[in-house]
Amino acid sequence: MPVGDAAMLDELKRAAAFRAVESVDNGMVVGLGSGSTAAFAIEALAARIATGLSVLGIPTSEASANLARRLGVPLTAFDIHRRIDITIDGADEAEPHSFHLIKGRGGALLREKIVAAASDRMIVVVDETKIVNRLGAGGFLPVEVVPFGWQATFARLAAVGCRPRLRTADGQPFLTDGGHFIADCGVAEIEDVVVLEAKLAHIPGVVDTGLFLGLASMLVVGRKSGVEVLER
Ligand code: A5P
Repeated sequence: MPVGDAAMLDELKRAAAFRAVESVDNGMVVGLGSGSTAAFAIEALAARIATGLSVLGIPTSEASANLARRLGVPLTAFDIHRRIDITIDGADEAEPHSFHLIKGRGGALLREKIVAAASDRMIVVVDETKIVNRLGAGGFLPVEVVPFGWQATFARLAAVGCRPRLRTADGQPFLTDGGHFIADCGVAEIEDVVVLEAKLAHIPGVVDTGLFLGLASMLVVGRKSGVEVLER
């Protein structure tokens, strides 16, 4: 992507992230998403904290925890708070009619899903390039798997129509914060996400998938024409 386009997309993400953070109220426990868009939301939250907002964050990755600490966002954890008021996170693809998502390009999908599922509201912030008519349009779906027997797990993923490739970093298998591998599955547009999710969930060794179904309650879309807010 040309540098100018990347800078423009960052502006769209930033504007949408700042809008999303307007939904946070004093005293809330806030789920902190992962990825470049969620980082803008953490920055926006820190800016509000600097002017008096009092909240506690539960991060979805070590990277987001580090960023939050650096920017002065106080953190809490599930041993103290079982429920989260609002989670603000990004996505790789979002369907505006169903609010279904694909997440996990950053490899934090498991913690992101645990935090989203424990949240009263999940606000998803995306730039307009992430909006799709049907999930799978981008051609990939991350699936988190346990390292033991991953080759057998991959064979089963292939048998349900996904084309798994082991994610690597510096020539080694990429390890998630939970110590798992990521299968980057090649997919076409997904006919029935509920059916695919059920098939994947039944494969031994699959920890979780990047399909986030029925979790998002608001989409905040950064568009060149302005920020669009969709609510379910
Ligand atoms: C992290 O695992 C992902 O789910 C991210 O939320 C997703 O990949 C979006 O990331 P960006 O905001 O960096 O595009």
